[in-house]
Amino acid sequence: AAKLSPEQLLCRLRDRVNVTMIRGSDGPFNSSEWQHYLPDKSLNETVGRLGRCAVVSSAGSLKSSHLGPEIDSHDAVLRFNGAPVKGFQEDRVVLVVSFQLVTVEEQQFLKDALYNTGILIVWDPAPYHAEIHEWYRKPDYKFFEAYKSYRIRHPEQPFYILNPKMQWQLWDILQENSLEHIQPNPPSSGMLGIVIMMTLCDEVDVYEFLPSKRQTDICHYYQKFHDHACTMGAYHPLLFEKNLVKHLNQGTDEDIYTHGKVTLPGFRNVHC
Ligand code: NCC
Repeated sequence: AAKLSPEQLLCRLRDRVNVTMIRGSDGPFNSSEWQHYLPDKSLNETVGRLGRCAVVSSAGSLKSSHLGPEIDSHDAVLRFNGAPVKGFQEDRVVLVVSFQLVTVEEQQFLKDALYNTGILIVWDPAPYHAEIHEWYRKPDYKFFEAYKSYRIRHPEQPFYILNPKMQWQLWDILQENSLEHIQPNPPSSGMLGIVIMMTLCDEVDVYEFLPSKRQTDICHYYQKFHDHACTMGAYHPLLFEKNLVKHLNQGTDEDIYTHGKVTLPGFRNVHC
């Protein structure tokens, strides 16, 4: 595979990765039952036009980084799974992208106040390029019931289901731009979140996805668990995701080293 320039790669991502959430008009979700559970507004309508956004990876290297005030200066912040983001003002948009959580830690998910603020987006691994109907019959995690329970408890909180086509369109681009063969496992929540934010924001700063000088085998900044695979990947194609993001970085290498910071343009600022 010939390596594309960053500009060409941005155009591919913009034009081929369809970032959509499941809507009540998508069969088999177009039943009166599902219309009742799915949010009425699209994600775009819910967040409005966002300027500068921050994506905060859950990596242990975020600990003692003192990045709080800088992250805080953004219009919206994206976090993942069980990662806490403390002290954000009410007017800031917080999005949460989650994988597994809804089922594996279902009881916790339904009760934990950590999930009660912000906009939630859940995704499911789904078979490679499966049709929505096929996925609907056999999701990887049986999360639909938990989703409905949550919606009943928190009807005002926007909560979206990612259209699973997106993750495989993204995976195809990761594969096309890698010399090695990648296991057909879906991209990490981190990579999905980065691309989701590129569709919503003018500019996206990503923190500690590419590890800084604080790189550590501590998996998460909010837990004491050690595993090198959290940073480099085992199931998810993390290494390939990180190579791609490094290639697209519009910031400096110095910013990566000191802040683990990468700057990416929003797709509306990409001209092909
Ligand atoms: O660990 P996780 O991810 O919740 O982290 C969110 C995203 O941050 C980036 N990350 C994380 C740790 C690290 N040291 N370096 C990083 O770059 C990654 O981009 C990651 O996606 C996931 O992708 O959803 C994942 O979820 C966990 C777990 O399911 C949830 O935390 C819920 O408990 C997975 N861990 C396990 O299954 C044990 C993880 O593999 C992927």
